[in-house]
Amino acid sequence: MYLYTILIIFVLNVLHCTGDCGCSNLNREKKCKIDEDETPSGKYSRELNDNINAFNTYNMVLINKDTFEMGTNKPVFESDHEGPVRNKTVESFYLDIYEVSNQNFKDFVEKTGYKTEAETYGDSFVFEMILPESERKEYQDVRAVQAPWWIKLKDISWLHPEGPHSTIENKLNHPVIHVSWNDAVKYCEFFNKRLPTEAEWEMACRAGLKQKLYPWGNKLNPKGKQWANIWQGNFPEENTAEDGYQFTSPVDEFPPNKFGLFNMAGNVWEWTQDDWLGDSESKVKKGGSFLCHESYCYRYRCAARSFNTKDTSAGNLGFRCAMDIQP
Ligand SMILES: [Ca+2]
Ligand SMILES: [Ca+2]
Repeated sequence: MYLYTILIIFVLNVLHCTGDCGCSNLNREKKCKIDEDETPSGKYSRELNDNINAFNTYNMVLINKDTFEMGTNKPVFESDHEGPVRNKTVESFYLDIYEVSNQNFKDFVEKTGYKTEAETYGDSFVFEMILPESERKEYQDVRAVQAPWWIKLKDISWLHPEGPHSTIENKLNHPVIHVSWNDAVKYCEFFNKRLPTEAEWEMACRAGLKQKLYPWGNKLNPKGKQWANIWQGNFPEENTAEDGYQFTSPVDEFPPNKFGLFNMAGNVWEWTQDDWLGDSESKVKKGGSFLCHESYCYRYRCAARSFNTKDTSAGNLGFRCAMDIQP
């Protein structure tokens, strides 16, 4: 009878852990609740930020309170809930001009000793083409099932973003990648900032333009120029990199929008505060990335949105911070 009871409890626990795994391709497997103190973010001490200026708006822009039309009535991905258009009022706030760079994150880690979740879990997701050709065949059995161009790889982190042997030495002004939502929150908190809400992010992306597709308007390449780091060519076989970059670009590359913000569309996806469809374990990300092509992931539009679980990290996912107006 005792053994029978133990077996029932075990089965119920397994069902609890695996019964709600409606995750998108790159999310870590859902886990049972973990003791907060055991997570990388739990180990990090917030007291370390005592010496940081409480109101530092360096490399941030003030975005004034406004009401804007959020979302679209012409959704490309119905399941992403891009619509309908609704009026949204956003209070004044500050937003980082750039995506957080490797140099920024390096400074943070040097001050705090912070370990990212990719470092603690020991793996992260990388796009296959970013790996040196000599290393690609080693990893064929650990691909994401529905997106085989992604590989979950050991020893990948923000310090080794493009393969276990890569470094950030020549990419200090590129966006930090392989950072989870939990990591991003800790980074922003250290500087007395926070992640933007989805509404703040989208209002900032649109920069006063009404119902335009991109931060600069409706045409993808006005004046024959490239305006964002996305994918040109046939995805996922060939990236012609007409915009100059196969993978990430410097955070100050490409023209800023009318609010002076760089790379709101493309380069790397950016975490926001918001839950995805009411699930507090999954968070909204915005802006698309260097891997987005109209044929597959047409999500470098201001209204577009997607998500990952908050402990997931990947080679095309970063963030920028926001800050409240201080009293
Ligand atoms: Ca590109
Ligand atoms: Ca971006």
